[in-house]
Amino acid sequence: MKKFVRLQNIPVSKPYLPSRERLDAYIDGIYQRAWLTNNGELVQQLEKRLKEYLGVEYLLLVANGTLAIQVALKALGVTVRDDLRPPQIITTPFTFVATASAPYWEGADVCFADIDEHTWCLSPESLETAITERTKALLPVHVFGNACYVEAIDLVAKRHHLKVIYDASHAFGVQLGQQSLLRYGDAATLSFHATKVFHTIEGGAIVFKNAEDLERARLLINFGITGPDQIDGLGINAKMNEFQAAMGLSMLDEIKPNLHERERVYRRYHKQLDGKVTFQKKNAYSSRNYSYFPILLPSERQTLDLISELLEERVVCRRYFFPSLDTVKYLSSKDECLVSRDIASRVLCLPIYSELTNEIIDRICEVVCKVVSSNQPM
Ligand code: T4K
Repeated sequence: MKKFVRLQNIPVSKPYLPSRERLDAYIDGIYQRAWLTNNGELVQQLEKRLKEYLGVEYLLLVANGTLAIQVALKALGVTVRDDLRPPQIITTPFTFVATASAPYWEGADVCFADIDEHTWCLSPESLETAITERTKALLPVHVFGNACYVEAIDLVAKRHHLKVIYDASHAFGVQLGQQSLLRYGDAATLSFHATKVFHTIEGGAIVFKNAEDLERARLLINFGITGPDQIDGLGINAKMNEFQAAMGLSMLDEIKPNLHERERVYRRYHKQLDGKVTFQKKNAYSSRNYSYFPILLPSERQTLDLISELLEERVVCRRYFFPSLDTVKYLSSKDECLVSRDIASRVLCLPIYSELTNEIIDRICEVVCKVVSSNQPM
């Protein structure tokens, strides 16, 4: 007989906390220098180490992943109005709300193109159909770390003279072929929120293709100030501080064991659920970073049943990403993205974090299998 496992509040994600000794050593330095923010030593160190680790040249640290999108859009000049008409930006409805709210906040008209039913990333065909004469930029998302079909998207962008900003919030460390996925597009943005594979409590970064764009963004994140007595243009405060950078440096010191454990969790789920539920189809040329473990159930009813069955075991799964953003009222979209609506209604992210034990994973899988086999799709 199987041992009964009583689970204790298992969240969908749990921040990785590096060793206190390591973190304290960085914080001691902050105390000694009494330099807390405004491009401090640790922010500079983290920028340098991340460029090496990720294999990119032009990386700028910022306060969070939402501001990363806003600043990238501004730096690339895509939020400028022509003839007082707002610029149009096309994105995916199957993402966290910040992907769409960030350009909306910047005054853009946000339009949605539909996703591919297997990869759950923007479909390049649907993207091209959505382009109008007002479109200025494309904002695809490497959702759950799965690489978009970047070559196809970049071709579409070239044909229509559009900028491409990838929301790569989930794609820390993902390689496409032999190089970083972050090298694609005019810019790629990252979120370093506490729940991410790599985090700085709150934080983010922008990886630019060109040095000039990075320098423009560097001014933008510090009020447009160019010297003690000089202000060159509009800016905002989007700087990362030294305590965030201390966390980031400690995280980077321990990234290998963290990823190793996440891979263990991923593989264990995969082995037990393969054939029982549908998985996101991975881009065959890209690596994984084990950031999320999404599954697709045959019906919304089964998804809701599974949520409540797991809650009885105190396992809190999340419907990332429900609702499909083309249904969110304030974004007042005229676009109907039926594939996204369908996937959003049936998707569920299972807990994934480095401390998750095999015993708990096995129990979660048992519950998933029970719900899937006992319910008929509706
Ligand atoms: N683009 C994309 C594609 C994104 O996914 C995100 C963020 C962004 C842009 C914007 O980046 P940021 O501006 O956030 O840097 C969470 C995160 O807050 C959010 O960063 C993330 N995406 C999104 C997918 O997930 P919520 O509303 O689900 O967070 P919350 O507070 O419910 O936390 C989720 C689970 O994590 C909880 O069940 C408990 C656990 N948790 C959370 C925190 C904060 C902890 O155990 N400890 C903690 O400190 O959005």
